[in-house]
Amino acid sequence: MDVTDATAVTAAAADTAAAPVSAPGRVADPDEGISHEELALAARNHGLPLEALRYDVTPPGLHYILVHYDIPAVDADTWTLRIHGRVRTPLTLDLAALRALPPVTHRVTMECAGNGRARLDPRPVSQPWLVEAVGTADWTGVPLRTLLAEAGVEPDAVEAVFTGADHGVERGVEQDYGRSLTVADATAADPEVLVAYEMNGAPLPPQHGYPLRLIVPGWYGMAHVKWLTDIELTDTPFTGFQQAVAYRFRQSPDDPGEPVTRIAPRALMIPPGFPDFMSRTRVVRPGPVRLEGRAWSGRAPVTQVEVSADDGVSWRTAELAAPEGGPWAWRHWHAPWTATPGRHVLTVRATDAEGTAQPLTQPWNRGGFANNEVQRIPVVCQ
Ligand SMILES: Nc1nc2c(c(=O)[nH]1)N[C@H]1C(S)=C(S)[C@@H](COP(=O)(O)O)O[C@H]1N2
Ligand SMILES: [Mo]
Repeated sequence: MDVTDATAVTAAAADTAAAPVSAPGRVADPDEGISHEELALAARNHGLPLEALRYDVTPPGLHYILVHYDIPAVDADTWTLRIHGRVRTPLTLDLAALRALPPVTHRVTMECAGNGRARLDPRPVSQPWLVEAVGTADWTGVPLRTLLAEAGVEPDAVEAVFTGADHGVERGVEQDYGRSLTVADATAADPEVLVAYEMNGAPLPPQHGYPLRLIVPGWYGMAHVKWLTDIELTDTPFTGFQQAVAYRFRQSPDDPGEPVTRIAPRALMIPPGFPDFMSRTRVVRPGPVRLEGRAWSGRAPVTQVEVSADDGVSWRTAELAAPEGGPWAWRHWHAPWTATPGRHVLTVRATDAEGTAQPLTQPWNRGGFANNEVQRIPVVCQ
């Protein structure tokens, strides 16, 4: 065997060895059920129990979680955040230095871009969310623009690249989780990006990014980099996996796609009555039932919420509460309904100031991103 053959054999062996570890992204075959792999992801990355929509601020442990790889082992005593690249003064800040700066708190509703994915047909094979990948928290930290002003962003910088301490392999690409924002988005006054060290007044829990994470109000979850260790200002756009390959709206594998950014409008309802353990079908008694839930959009304020008790044939306007939590938090809504014996399908839809209402049919793309098709709740009144 000559050298060329040996190289070919080694490459083939490496391919065979790598293939089962990290397969390409794919869409499920027609009628293909949820796999053990998807179940394993669903068990690690839990959603918000929908009855927890009753709280303005999601209590600890009930906020959804999405972790691509493992929650990293962290030593807070030696943790530093490095700010470098196209800056005049590179900075290395420990947690005490960050906590010494004036703190800011923003109430932010965060939603995973893949929320709703498991209801799509055909189903993109990934974390199989139904509708519950959402939560709202009070995040406290230092405005990113304060830190970037301190470091002095060079005029030729175009992006800030954020890297987390977690490491894994995804569709064949080994990586530290990383995402970028343009300098304009990273330094905007509104929405103001935070380097956060507290969630709901307590240190970040391990699964939510302890000891530091980015908070990008109005944006889908993937932008809120957890376990943040490094911010690099670059003079070229970031081409990392989570920016250039994942989180793009694609109709086919070779479609370059548009980037996923801000949260599309959505309303969710607290399932009324009580559930059947297995099917989750709801049972309500005949008579008045209060329908309520939350509505949000990361693009523009929610202007209207409507409910339907006949699967979207007829709609009534719900009462929308004032935006007490600020512009980046969900709003409470409620509407009365008189239940009559029989089966009903309840649904709700939000419209925002950009005039976009939630669709009744699926907005399909290969990643299953930003699919804000309305929630449907089958109810039996008896
Ligand atoms: N470092 C790092 N940051 C990350 C992720 C991750 O896997 N690693 N997941 C992202 C995704 S896809 C989402 S939806 C949010 C989820 O944040 P939460 O778990 O605090 O709700 O974190 C984002 N930040
Ligand atoms: Mo996500």
